[in-house]
Amino acid sequence: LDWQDCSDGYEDILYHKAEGIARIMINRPRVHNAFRPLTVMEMSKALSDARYDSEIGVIILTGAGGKAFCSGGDQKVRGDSGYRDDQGVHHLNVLDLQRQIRTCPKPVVAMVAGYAIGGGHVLHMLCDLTIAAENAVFGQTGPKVGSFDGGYGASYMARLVGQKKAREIWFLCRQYDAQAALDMGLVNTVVPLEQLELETVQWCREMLQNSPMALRCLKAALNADCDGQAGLQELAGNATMLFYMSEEGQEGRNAFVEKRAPDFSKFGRNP
Ligand code: 1HA
Repeated sequence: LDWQDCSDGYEDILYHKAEGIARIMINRPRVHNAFRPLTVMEMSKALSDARYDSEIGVIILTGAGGKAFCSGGDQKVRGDSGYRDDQGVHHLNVLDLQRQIRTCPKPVVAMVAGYAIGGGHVLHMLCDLTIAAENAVFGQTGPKVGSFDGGYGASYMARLVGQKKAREIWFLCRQYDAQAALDMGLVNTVVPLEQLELETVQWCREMLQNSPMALRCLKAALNADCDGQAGLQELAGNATMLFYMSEEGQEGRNAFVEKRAPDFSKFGRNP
């Protein structure tokens, strides 16, 4: 793919675009792509850019170097109430990024080579699809390193793999290879490392052929099943958008602007 480099101004990530696909790559391979607050802020900024770029239809999240997708929060900058930024402020800002991935109306695909561990594992789970390389390794470490993610990290994991397996993953902190992850429904497919990007791009191209509105509404619907009132808000927002796009919705606006009574008489009542 002929990636256009959009990484200017970013320090911890690489950001590229091509053919309607945006690729956000954590670029801290020396620490297995552990994130610090800045990393998360930059990922958030790039994700927002990709969301608002009308040329972009699908977003890939990945890690640089082929040895890790992401190893979670950078334990070397972990302070006593979160992860320290340059000003010394402590953050758990990856939780905001999780929600941003979740509510992004475009499909987000995790492209995982090597370790997806801890908070990095939760990030791949939150993505709509995960394409794993054969060298991928999955797992949580919280109970070993004095952390836990009881939000999506616990409840959404249980939706993916079931309650027994989710408890095993969190309570024992084992590592699982790509095949094991495939068997328990944590990932969509496993391919040789050399084919990882090509395969991921192929999945993205297939989604780009399909109706953006249908994908958007399906993502919101699948979210709504798990996300309570926030999920309903997202799903209903799409219903409102579609209504705004209709003549019936526009008649209400036009009548207000033209200072006349609305005439909805020509709009039938579907059975
Ligand atoms: O749980 C949360 C949160 C919960 C709620 C709200 C917000 C949250 C935010 C974050 C998190 C978390 O992510 S907690 C979990 C944090 N992550 C970990 O516990 C994983 C730590 N890393 C490892 O267990 C291992 O490195 C590994 C299994 C991924 C790979 O092992 P390996 O192949 O033996 O490599 P290793 O030598 O350990 O790592 C290579 C280098 O990368 C080392 O650098 P060195 O010390 O030699 O200079 C290593 O320290 C560094 N590194 C790896 N992972 C991290 C890291 N440095 C800082 N933070 C890391 N997470």
